[in-house]
Amino acid sequence: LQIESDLRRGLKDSEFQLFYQPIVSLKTGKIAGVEALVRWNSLKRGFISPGDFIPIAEETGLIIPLGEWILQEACRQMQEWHLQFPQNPPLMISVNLSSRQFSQPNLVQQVQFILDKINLDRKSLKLEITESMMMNDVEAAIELLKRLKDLGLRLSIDDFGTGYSNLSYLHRFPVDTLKVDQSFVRRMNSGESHDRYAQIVRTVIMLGHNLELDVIAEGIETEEQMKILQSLGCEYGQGYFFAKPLPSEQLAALLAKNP
Ligand code: G
Ligand code: G
Ligand code: NA
Ligand code: MN
Repeated sequence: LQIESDLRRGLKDSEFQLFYQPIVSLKTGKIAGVEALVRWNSLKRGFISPGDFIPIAEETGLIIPLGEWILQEACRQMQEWHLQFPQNPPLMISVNLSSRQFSQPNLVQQVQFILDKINLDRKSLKLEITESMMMNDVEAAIELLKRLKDLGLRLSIDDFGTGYSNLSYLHRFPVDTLKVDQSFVRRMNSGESHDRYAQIVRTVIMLGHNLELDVIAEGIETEEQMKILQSLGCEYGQGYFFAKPLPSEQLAALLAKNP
């Protein structure tokens, strides 16, 4: 596959870059953390969306070295921001794991290796996994999550509500955060469905709180959506209403005036 060798070369030639999207406290308006989102600006192909190249990186296995680079770069950047922008609690960095990374036998060693190399406070790293990644073999997934947690980092369930997870397992997943999927948040103010979707989101927030998890609402695009989420007691929000994913310099400019 041509794109496979382009990806491989892109990795070697540093064509990948991390963007960062703020995660904002809905109580204080302060940036509490950021999610790292990878970008590929290929010399040969131009800008390619991760929605297009992540699946190919997964199929070809290149997601393993790419994922390692993403994790290391995200940790390095956050360690630098901790020195530049100290706050209490410290800024969190969230990094997506793909399903292939999750089922890779030496994931724990790989994460440990990076954490040993980069001197980032481990509590400040959060790995995002989706429900569907855990449903193949639930018992094995719970064991793996426990081993990751034992490294001292945190975990969140991404895109919550869109997978096929069995709710009875949720209390056994050693996770810290639920991320309410964008598809629910977006529909909260679309006329007719307003009330129904707000009720769904309210229920997910209550579920998270009953399990003592923090809840992040994704895909907030309007002030109205933000206000509904505030009234529902959601702690954190993420979305274009606050900021798009930004290059590190632009994100640093936001952090410099973080209230
Ligand atoms: O960033 P958007 O930024 O367009 O990302 C599109 C898709 O690519 C999303 O599903 C997102 O989870 C995925 N994605 C973006 N960055 C990363 C990454 O660093 N690692 C993995 N595994 N997926 C990512
Ligand atoms: O799959 P995951 O949830 O990790 O991916 C996040 C994706 O959502 C990224 O592609 C990111 O660019 C995108 N995103 C973040 N905020 C918004 C938003 O407010 N609206 C929309 N439509 N997409 C968003
Ligand atoms: Na994510
Ligand atoms: Mn998500």
